[in-house]
Amino acid sequence: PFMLNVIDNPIFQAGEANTRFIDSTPSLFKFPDGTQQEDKMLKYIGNVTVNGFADVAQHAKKYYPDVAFEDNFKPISKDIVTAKDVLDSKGVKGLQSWLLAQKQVLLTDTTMRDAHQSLFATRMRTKDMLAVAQASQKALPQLFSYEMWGGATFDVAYRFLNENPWNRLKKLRTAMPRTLFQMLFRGSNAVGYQNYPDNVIREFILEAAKSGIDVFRIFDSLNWIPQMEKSIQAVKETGKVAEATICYTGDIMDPNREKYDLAYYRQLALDLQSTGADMIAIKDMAGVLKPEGAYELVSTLKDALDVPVHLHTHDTTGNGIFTYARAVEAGVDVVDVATSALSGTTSQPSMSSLYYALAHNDRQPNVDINNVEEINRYWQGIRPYYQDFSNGMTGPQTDIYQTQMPGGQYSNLQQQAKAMGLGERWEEVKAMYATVNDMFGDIIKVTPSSKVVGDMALFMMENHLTPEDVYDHGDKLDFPDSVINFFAGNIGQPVGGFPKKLQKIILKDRKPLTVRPGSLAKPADFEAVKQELAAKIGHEPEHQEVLSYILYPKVFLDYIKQHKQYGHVSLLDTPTFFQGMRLGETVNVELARGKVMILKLNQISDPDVDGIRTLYFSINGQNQEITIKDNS
Ligand code: 3PY
Ligand code: ZN
Repeated sequence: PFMLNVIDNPIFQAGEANTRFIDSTPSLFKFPDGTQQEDKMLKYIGNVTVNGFADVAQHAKKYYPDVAFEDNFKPISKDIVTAKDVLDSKGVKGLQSWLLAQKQVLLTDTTMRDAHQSLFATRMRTKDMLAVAQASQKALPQLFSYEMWGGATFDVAYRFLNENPWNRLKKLRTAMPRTLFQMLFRGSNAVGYQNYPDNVIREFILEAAKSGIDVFRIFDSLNWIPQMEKSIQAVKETGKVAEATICYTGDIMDPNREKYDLAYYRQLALDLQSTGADMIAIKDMAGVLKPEGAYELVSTLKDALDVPVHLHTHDTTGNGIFTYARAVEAGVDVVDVATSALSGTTSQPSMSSLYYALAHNDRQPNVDINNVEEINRYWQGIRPYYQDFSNGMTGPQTDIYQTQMPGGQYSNLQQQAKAMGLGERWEEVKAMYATVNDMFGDIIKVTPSSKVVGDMALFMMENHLTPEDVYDHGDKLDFPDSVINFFAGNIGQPVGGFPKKLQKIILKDRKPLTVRPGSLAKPADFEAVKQELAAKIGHEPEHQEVLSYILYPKVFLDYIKQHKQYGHVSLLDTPTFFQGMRLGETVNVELARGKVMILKLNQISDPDVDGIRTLYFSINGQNQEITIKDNS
């Protein structure tokens, strides 16, 4: 109970607690609800210890070296002006001019978003980010931004980490006030996998901006501008940066390709600029942009556009640094990199590798490389915690030039395939993914259109179907919902339209949409939803909770249920959170700076006839036992 009194205390929640706070706040020692709250956390640990973590086979807890990280960085020197300082004092126009006037190439650090989304299924916990947040700002004030929110991080936080993503944003914002925060926003699909009403999109953006997001990277999974317009307008209302995105697929240097040539991307970028984009991102989500292609594309866009150009790639093929080097020659303004320990393969190229690749180049990023290395040492210590979720890719994967699977999808689709018993047939799944893309008419593949292709590939594998089977007997098949939705026009219109024959097979008699789905969607009634949600969760929800519930009703309610059942498990260290405790182990749970609860697991009984085990713990020396059903 002591622990929960601490956590629920407003001073503690505001992040203003220190050791003195504990001593000067006697109400912390009143325990109105008995030992119930401690039981919750023990139940959580007990359950993970006995049954393992969701989708991970139960295994003995691994040993990890201590992550001995000390923040010895000096405060940001007086003569440094950060990109955030510029945005806050001079607005978007000021930031654009500042960026365009830079000689060096600027960097976005994706470690806290795309890197872990692409390497270990988005499972990075806020605790591991917060531990290095302040230090990162001091160590690397010259970075353009940190991408640390959006994409899949939003739902995965609720779904698997028992965390509220809004709290992540709030805490990081507090720790890094002089750093631009960037999020990935899926246009009319927000941070979800389906279309949401326009007023939900707008409200979400306003709330995210208010909570600390500065740069919104807005894309549409089919490069369809009508699906991005509303988001761009909403960002402009907030005075934050609307970075509109062209998703890159195909190969502009291949004269034999019909779709997605240089002229196509140039026009798309110009149209986005006219729509109000403050920056243009090239989003090479699969890592298929080859070095010469990057040079051509960036040169062309730099010529055509007035706004800065930001390049994003994945290092899946091992060619990421070369691609960036050519883009830097062509004048790209910002590129996306990750800390070395979380870079490479499906993630972004490494920040320090790029730094050294550009040695003696007048556009070399102006960062303190020793600080880069120091921060990386922290991440090196953290990464092994997430091994259970890793995609297992240990080297470059050049077949991605053919499959074009996004880095962010690779590890997730692999998890999905495993869960369906197709783990052993991963190579075939990838080949089927490319086949499905051809059947669909060579579409842009990025969330959620990539998920449609992935779902169809898994569906065909599971049911032993060839394309011919689909064309010949498709009328008798129940296609996955996402596939039907796609062909019904519910996520927008693909470049060049739908393949008509397949569309008819999949939709049967249903008529597809040809207009923007949001133009037909009924606006959300936030007040009504708030009432509905209040009745379900038993407290008046905050606006953020209302938005989360609208986006992910079931996921959000499950999270609330889990949170009620297990309490503040985000305070546990990561190995304990994912793997529980080993017999005889002592684990410290830091409740507030300098105040630690000491847990020891003394004994686990054999299961009784009902499969129930008793776990014997001590908490700060006092014995406590709990019972857990063994599901094995
Ligand atoms: C996402 O939408 O989450 C992506 O990372 C797409 O690349
Ligand atoms: Zn990406």
